[in-house]
Amino acid sequence: MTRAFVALGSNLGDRAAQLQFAVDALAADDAVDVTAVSRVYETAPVGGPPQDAFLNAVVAIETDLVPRALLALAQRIEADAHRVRVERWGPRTLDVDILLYGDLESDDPVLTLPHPRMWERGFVLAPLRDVAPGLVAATDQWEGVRAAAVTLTIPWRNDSAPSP
Ligand code: GSY
Repeated sequence: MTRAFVALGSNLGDRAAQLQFAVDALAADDAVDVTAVSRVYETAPVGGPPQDAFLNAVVAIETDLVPRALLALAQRIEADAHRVRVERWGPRTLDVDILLYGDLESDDPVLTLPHPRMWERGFVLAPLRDVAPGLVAATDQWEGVRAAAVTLTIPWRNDSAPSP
């Protein structure tokens, strides 16, 4: 199993429901254990046209999926959420981005790891710190990033399923 971190973001429609949908869909995959979910943050949009605030979160998983298969799962979850993205860098119903996959470094243009912009983005680093405090300095602060009054839940843990 490899430890990986997945970022979630939404700024269209029922943002909290879409983030929970993504957590549920990750947990439903037999090859994925969701081990932790961050707090949810309301974050000012970075880049793109003027648009509404995002909700962002990060999910820690243990997985047997290879990176390309995890990417395919992330893309299927976006599609199943009826992802709408009006324009590049613009509003979207759901983003599911792989941030880190173990210690893997890859410059594969289809899936660059670590995520190439993650260390510059408060909307990624604040929730990442919740689930991986060793990776982000405790003193770091980011403008336009505040904890939201929304909680995501882990629906089911593969390793805590009742025995038959
Ligand atoms: O891939 C990230 C999508 N995105 C976001 C986001 O998730 N949150 C915030 N605050 N700004 C963003 N800009 C883009 S693009």
